[in-house]
Amino acid sequence: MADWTAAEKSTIAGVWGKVNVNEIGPQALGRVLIVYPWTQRYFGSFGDLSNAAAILGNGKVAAHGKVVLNALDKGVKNMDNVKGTYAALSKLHCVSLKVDPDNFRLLADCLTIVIATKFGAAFTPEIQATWQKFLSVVVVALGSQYF
Ligand code: HNI
Repeated sequence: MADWTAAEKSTIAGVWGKVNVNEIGPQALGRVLIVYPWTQRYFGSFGDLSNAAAILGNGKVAAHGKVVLNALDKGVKNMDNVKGTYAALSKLHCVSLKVDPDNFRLLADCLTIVIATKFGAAFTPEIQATWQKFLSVVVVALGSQYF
């Protein structure tokens, strides 16, 4: 699906090694729900999502953000088989959860923004390029069982 150089693998491992899943996960999912409010429709059982403060203070959003980032950890650890790693999760989002796959890209972009904000100047354009290549592969993999 994608060929990775040793340098790219090391860059991804480096970024991921500095990501605190418990902090970044809730922020990334929260940001998706605030910036793209139509995504709230999938989380009808999560309670109060009526404004930004409610979303960022919502325990279910925080918990689910951690679940999503822990799933991303599997991709980081299986960079040579990202598609296979996410095949079952893709099917779940398509068949059971009925999540529009366009939303995966939105989550990836929000995650990059949260990471960039957190890392500051250390998140150089070169690192961003490799990181976004990785997330693009994850997004394609999560959409792969929709057809
Ligand atoms: Ni997603 C459940 C991983 C993006 C809506 N999601 C999961 C689960 C994982 C997961 C893991 C738990 C599965 C299980 O119960 O077996 N989701 C991921 C990953 C991404 C992603 C890795 C992207 C990187 N999910 C999204 C997006 C949306 C989304 C963008 C909607 C906008 N996911 C859901 C919903 C559930 C879910 C809804 C069920 C939540 C619940 O607990 O009811």
